[in-house]
Amino acid sequence: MRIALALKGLAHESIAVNLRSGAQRSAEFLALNPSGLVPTLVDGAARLSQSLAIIDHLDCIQPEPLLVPADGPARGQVLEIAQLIACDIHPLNNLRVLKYLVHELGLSEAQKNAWYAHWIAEGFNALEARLPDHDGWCVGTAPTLADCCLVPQVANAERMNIALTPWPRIKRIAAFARQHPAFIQAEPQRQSDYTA
Ligand SMILES: N[C@@H](CCC(=O)N[C@@H](CS)C(=O)NCC(=O)O)C(=O)O
Repeated sequence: MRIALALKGLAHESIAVNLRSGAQRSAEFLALNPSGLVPTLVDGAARLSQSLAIIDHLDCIQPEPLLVPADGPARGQVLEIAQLIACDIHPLNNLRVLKYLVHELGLSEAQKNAWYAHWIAEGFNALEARLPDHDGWCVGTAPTLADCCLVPQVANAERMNIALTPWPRIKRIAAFARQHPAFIQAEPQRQSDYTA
C-alpha cells in the first residue's frame, strides 16, 4: 500500500501500528479492522483492509499510473503474480502464524525458520518461473501491482536471512524496482516508526 500511494503521489497521513507490541490486536484497531492486520486505509467513508483491495481502490480514485492493467494479457499476468505472493506465500509466514507455531504448537526457533524457508522456496520457485529475466518490472515496462507485492515479500525473505541465489529473476527485478523513488520512499527503514 505504501508503494502504491507513493507511485500515485497520493497525499495521506500515516498512523503507525506497532506489530511487535501487538497494537494490531488492540480494541481500537480491531474496531477499524476486525482482521487485526495492517494495512488499513481510511478514505472518507471507506475503511478498507486487504492490500490488493486497497490498491484496487487507489487505482479507482487515482488511475495514473494504473497498477492493475485494465485489460489484455498483462492484467492476468499482474493479478497472477500479485495473488501468488499475497495468497500463497505471505499468509503462511505472517507474524501471527509464526507466533502460533512457536507458542501454541511448541515448535523450536529452528523449526519455525524451516517452515518460513520452506514456504518461501515453494512460492519463489513458482514465481521465478513466471518472471522475465531482465533488469526491469515484473510485467511490461512500468511498475504494477505485481512489483508492489514482490518487493515487500523479498524484503521479508531477506529479514529472515534467506539468500535469493536460487531465484536470479526475482533478485534482478527486486533490485531494479528498489532504485525507483517510490519504492525507496516506501522502504520500512524510512518509516518514522521503524525499529531494527
Ligand atoms: N491479506 C492481508 C494480510 C495483511 C497482513 O498479514 N499484514 C501483516 C503485516 S505485513 C500483519 O499485520 N501482521 C500482524 C500479525 O500477523 O499479527 C493484506 O494483504 O493486507
